[in-house]
Amino acid sequence: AEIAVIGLGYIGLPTAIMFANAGFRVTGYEIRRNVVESINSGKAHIVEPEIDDLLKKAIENGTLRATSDPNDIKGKDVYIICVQTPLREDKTPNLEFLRSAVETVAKVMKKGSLVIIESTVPPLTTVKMAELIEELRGFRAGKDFYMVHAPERVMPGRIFKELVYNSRIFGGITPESAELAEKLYRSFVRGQTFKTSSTVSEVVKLMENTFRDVNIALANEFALLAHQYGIDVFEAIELANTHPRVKIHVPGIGVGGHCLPKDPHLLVWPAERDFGLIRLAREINDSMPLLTRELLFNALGEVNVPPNDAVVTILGLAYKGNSDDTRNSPAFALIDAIKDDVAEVRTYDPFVGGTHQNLEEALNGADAAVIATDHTAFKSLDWEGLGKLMRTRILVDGRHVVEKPPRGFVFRGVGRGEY
Ligand code: SAJ
Repeated sequence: AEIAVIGLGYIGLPTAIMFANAGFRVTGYEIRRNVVESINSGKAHIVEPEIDDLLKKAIENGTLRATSDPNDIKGKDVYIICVQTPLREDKTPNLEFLRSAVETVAKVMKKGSLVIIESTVPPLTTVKMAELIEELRGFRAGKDFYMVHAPERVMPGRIFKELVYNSRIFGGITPESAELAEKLYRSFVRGQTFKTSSTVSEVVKLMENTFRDVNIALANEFALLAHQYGIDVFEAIELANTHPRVKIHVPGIGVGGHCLPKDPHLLVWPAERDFGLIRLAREINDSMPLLTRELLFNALGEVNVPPNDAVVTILGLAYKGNSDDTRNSPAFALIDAIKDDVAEVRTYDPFVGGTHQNLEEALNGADAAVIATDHTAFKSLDWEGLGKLMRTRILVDGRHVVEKPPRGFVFRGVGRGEY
């Protein structure tokens, strides 16, 4: 079968590479021309373990080619749509990218094509997109073409392992559609595969990330309680988790990335009634940078540094440890919340360009350091040494990176008891 992958981002490019290296002829369609050029020259535009070698292999074998010309994806057997489905300002889903991808596919597909949506979408979207193709092309869904929602489930940083070993769900608009998609992905998937309807599959994907978001919110609420009672929430969680049926998540400065802050909104968006728990969990997680701000300002108050004199260094801009990805990072929410009240905000992140790349420089003369990302490298910092460079020694840990408060520091941490 000949495959076209629409959208060559964090999910589309790795998926295209997997199919190409499994022996299929794959054409990647992407409107950003610089991305197309870079891929065709064998260079990935995203950072991910193994990606450069695997891409080079696919390009050299001639099984993968990227293009910005819709004529190059005419008459393919399979179309896999991997475009983003972000939120608008008002937290409603923006399905423009998806709609435009489906319109492109509708124009170039043939009778018998299999159209697969990997993008995370609000419930009922796949059925609606099938109807859109029927309208635009006059084909009958399930008879003249097949359509499936096959959600990606990979974790950035582990994409090429998880693409192979994670189990996958294939939600067809008809059983035959799901059957075809399952067979196709079996060419490289070694995890279990399951078939269902497209609406179940859409809900499953959104439930997974909502489960994680709501559980993190509960952990964050426990952290807030720990501040009320003056205890360390991490000690309490560790002990609670010794119960065989309890597994509390990790509290922290907030929830970032492209999925968890968005997917709970997609899950409830098409529904008619209001869903309080899911919405409240989002609000709790979004409020965590403000708690971090409070901890910082209280620490400044304790040593009589007026905020408007303070130089604050944020350690980590990425939304999670050992990643260069800054999408929806709570570090930005914290920066926004303090920048008008302090003298200077500096940022240091060894993975992220545009920040200080020298820790000593970033901390020189600073009054406070705030850890916003759990990069492994932050766990072994010599705070007593670094403290000598600082004007005032305040350390605020938003990610439970520092086990014991370093000597000579005013220390605060999310969930660490003290306000
Ligand atoms: N976080 C916490 N506490 C925790 C776990 C995470 O504060 O206990 C924070 C992280 O620091 C980060 C955010 O949540 O800021 C999200 O990180 P993550 O590691 O939970 O997830 P993502 O966004 O990198 O990937 C998730 C994964 N979903 C689940 O684990 C259910 C991944 O498998 C999905 O494929 C991905 O979303 C996606 O694309 O939907």
